[in-house]
Formats: sequence, structure tokens, C-alpha cells
Amino acid sequence: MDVTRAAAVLAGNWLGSSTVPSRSLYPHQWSWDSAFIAIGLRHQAPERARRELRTLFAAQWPDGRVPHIVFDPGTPPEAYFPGPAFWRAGRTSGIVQPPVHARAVLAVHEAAPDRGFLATLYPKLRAWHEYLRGSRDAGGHGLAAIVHPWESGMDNSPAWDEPLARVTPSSGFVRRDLAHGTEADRPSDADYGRYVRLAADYRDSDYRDFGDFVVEDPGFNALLADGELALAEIAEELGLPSEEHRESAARIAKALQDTLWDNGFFFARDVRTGALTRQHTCAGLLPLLLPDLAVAPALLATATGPRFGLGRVHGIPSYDLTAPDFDPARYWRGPSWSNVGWLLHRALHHHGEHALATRLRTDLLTTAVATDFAEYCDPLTGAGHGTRSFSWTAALAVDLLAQPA
Ligand code: 9WN
Repeated sequence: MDVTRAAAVLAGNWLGSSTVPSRSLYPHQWSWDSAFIAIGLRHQAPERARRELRTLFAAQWPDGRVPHIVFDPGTPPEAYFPGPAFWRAGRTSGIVQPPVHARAVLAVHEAAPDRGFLATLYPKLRAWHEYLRGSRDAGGHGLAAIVHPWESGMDNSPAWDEPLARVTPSSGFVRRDLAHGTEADRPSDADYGRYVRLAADYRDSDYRDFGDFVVEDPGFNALLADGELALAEIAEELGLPSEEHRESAARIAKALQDTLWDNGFFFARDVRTGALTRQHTCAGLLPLLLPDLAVAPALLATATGPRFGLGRVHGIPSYDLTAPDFDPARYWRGPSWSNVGWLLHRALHHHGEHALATRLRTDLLTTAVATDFAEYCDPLTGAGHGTRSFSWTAALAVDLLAQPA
């Protein structure tokens, strides 16, 4: 792959102090997108990578949360819904996204060492993780709960269907996403109405109360544990104590295993009912990021088995290939996303699965170029879906290219 095409996508989506995921569909700064984008930018433009993350953390809330969107003041309000007028939280939204930022900060430093950058970001990252480990421990098991499907980053995952069924959809708003996305690829109107209702209820509680949707997600918590391991390395670089971060990662890993592991897989748990949601989604594979995961062999067997077809399909399907409602094109209900592929690529190396990792790397790079850096792709055919020139697809391709084959 020629890295200049990916670099051109990132340059085209750069706003001056942050990068939009997509000029058309997502014209602001998104939290976990920025972390993945910085991981790509670090190779060619490390100052832009640092700026990306500093801009995001400049919008951190006093309680430690990192908002899922930082709105660009230069973008017209009608470009994205729900915009700043809906959230009533100044220039940000009030929900969060998965905590991949500590890993991104460490990765940027590894490519272009800058202790000043680490020293500035470390206390902010600590506050972010403390918010999640404290204020979000709704279930009391040491796992962070999400209060909205958008917080998982995997918005339309079938794992949210049961808890979402309790939510009465809002109406009377205009969807902006359908102006840019194919309707068959995007969430349904009823689900979108539920997203809006949940966000409005949370907003009306001043972004404090747990509402109808309270879920422990294995993906979100695996990323938090991985983030604590990254924080430990950052602390060590800064000559600070790191043991607390390693202990915290171990506690989250144990809670994942004790609470969400069942029958060979990690499932999300509905905190309101206590029940596990039984859908096999790609979030359940993310605990493989944890190098000491005792159940890794069983989880790897599921990843390479018929449900996810790792090594035989394109990327990592977001949902069980054998499920009757698997849909290769619809948002988080089947398609493969390159950030999940990139995370699993790392995880496979952790567990000694180097041949599988190499194969995945090749496939991710080929698909990224063939689809013009599509937002996601059909795992069975490799066809691109969603928006094109999508930033994290380009950024993570740059990063994979910079790694040995
Ligand atoms: C809502 C920006 C974001 C990603 C999410 C993805 C999608 C937004 C949307 O786009 O979510 O946050 O409007 O559908 O699901 O992972 O961060 O790329």
C-alpha cells in the first residue's frame, strides 16, 4: 500500500487542531476516533498527533470525563444531530466513548519521545480513568457501566437490543446522518429515537443519573484495563509509581472474568436486570488485549471458529456470522471495522498468534485501499460500506504499514 493515499485522507480531514472522522457524516472531533487517528499520525506528523490528543483533553470535564464529541464551532449546527443545542453542555456532548487514550498517548510517545507531552497528559488520563472506575461503577463489581449505546463506540450492536427495548423512542427530531449514509447501512428510525431519548434523559439529570440503559460492556472494560497498563508504562517513563495501575488492570480483568465470562465468551451485562445479553459480538473478543488472560485459548478458538471466522473473512465481523440476524452491511450488526481489526492484531501478537496477526494485517491494509478507506466493510466480500475517506481506517493503515509484516 502506498502510504501517501492514507496520509492524504488524514490531511483532508484535519481541521487545524483536530481531525474529523469524516468531512460529511461526522464533521466534529470524536473521542475514540481521535485516539486511533493519533496512533496513525505519530509516524508522519507527531506534533499533529500530540495536538489531536491535547485538543481532546482540553475539553475534558471537571469530573474527569472525556466527552464523546467536541463540536467544531466553524461547522454549521445542522451538519450533525444531536448537536451542541441538544446537549446543552457548551462545546461538547455529555457522554463518553471507550478509553483508548492512554494507549494512544503512550504510542505517540514511543514513536516520537516527548516527556513533556506525557507529563501533561498523565494527570488528565488518571482523572479520566478514575471517573470511569468510580462514578461509573453502577453494578458494584469493579466494571465501568455505559449509559448509552454510543458510549460503547459500537452503537447499533445487537447486544444492546434487550436493554434498549425498555426505552420509549423520542420523535420530532430530524436525523442528519441519513443525508450522508445509505439508509440500509445505518441504525433504524426506532433505534435512533431510543438513542435520542436516552441522551435527553441523561442530559436532564445533569449527566449524573443512571437511567434505563446501564450496561457493563466487555469491550469498554477490556480497553479500560489495557489503558491502565498503558498508564503504568507512562508512569514508569515519568519516574512515578506504577503499581496502582497494574493492580487496577488486574482487578478489571478479574471482574471481567467473574462477571461477564460465560460458556466460552465475554457477554455484556444488563445492570438493571443482572442478565447477560447473549449475543456474540466483537466486543467480547477485546479482552484478548490483556496479555495475562487465563481464558485466552478458549476465546481464540471462538475467534477462529464459525462465529467470527478470523483468518477466513475480511477483518473481524462485528457480530456472530452464524446468528440469524447477522447483517453484513448494517452498522455494528455484522460488518468489520478496522479499529477492531487493529486491536485484535495487537492482541494476536500478545498471545503468540503471529501468523494469524500477519494475515489480518495484510487483509486490513488491502481492504482499506480497495474500499477507499471505507468506514466499514462486508466481512464476506470485502465490499466497502458507510462513509469513505474515513480517518481511523486511514490512520490505522498508516500504523500497520509502519509495523513489521
Ligand atoms: C455516534 C465517529 C463515530 C464513531 C462510532 C460510530 C459512529 C456516531 C454516529 O461514528 O457513531 O457517536 O453518529 O453514528 O459508531 O464508533 O466513533 O466516527
